[in-house]
Amino acid sequence: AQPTLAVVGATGSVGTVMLELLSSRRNVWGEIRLLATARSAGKELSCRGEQLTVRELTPEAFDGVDVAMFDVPDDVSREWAPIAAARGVTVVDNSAAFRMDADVPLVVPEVNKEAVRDRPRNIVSNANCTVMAMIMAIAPLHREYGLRELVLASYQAASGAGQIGVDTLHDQLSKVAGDRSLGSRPGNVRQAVGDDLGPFPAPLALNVVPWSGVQEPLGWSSEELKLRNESRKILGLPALKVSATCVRVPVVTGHSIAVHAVFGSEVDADGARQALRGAPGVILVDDPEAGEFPMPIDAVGTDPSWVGRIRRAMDDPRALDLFVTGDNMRKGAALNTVQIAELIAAEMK
Ligand code: 2RA
Repeated sequence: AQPTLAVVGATGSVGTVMLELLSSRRNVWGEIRLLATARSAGKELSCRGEQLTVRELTPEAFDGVDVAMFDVPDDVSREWAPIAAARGVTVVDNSAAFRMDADVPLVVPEVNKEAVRDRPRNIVSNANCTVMAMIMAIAPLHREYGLRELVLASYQAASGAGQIGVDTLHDQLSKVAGDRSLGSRPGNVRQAVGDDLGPFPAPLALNVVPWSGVQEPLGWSSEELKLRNESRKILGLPALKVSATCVRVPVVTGHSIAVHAVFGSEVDADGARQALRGAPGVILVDDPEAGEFPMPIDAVGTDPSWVGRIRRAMDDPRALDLFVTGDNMRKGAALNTVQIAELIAAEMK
């Protein structure tokens, strides 16, 4: 019989994409069970053409489940993933709860697929959505040229902060639309937007906010340290130098990252394009003359990382500058989690 899958957090924005993917990919699952907090229990959601009733998240709800995909806040994963694992469930967790635990693999199938097997706690972690978009392009270049350092600037979409982020952006845009004086004098965007900042620390419409996540020591944000720590773990480069600045931008979905990558050997743009052309989960969009760039408005709803603006650094023949965009809800969260779950299902055959 095909393995039983549980989707924990099915009613969230990433959970919704998970159900879409489960309905459109080759089916490898037997029963699919939707679990959520009591508040959402009883809702009917469509998956694989069936109407499924969301069940309350309880320990018993995991009985008979083989694999569980979790998309819930870190603290909920921290509490419930071990409960599921103790009942024989293999957990694929999209939260940050276990990503940096030495005994939990952090897996991007196209990059370090083999890591999925070594999971003594029966928990596998999915990477951060910003890391995902970037690592899909950097991994093939690392294989080719030996990565030494990354200097990154992210341009992160509002949906990274959930549906509330998207609603806040649209609400703010409707408040600023039509008044062309906004953005031309100090503070007048703040005035127009008012105090509805949603999950963001400052107005997002007609602005950029150089912050994502929570405070970490020495002025860093949690998002910036995730780019450093998760990239090191996924690539198996504990000494990789990474410096990131994470910025929220008024985009609905699609995280972009400007990348300066330094390698151990000389690199050139054509060689890099060659390495990327054959790489899984990557499409090259690199023709500035024709107005072709990787952009969120094109990448949204697609699976690959879109890569372009590839050029050798002017002052270092071992360095490349490039730009990457990826759908932070799909490959950034739901798709990679589904891919890992499918890897585990394949082991159960
Ligand atoms: C964000 N990467 O964009 C974080 C979590 N999805 O807010």
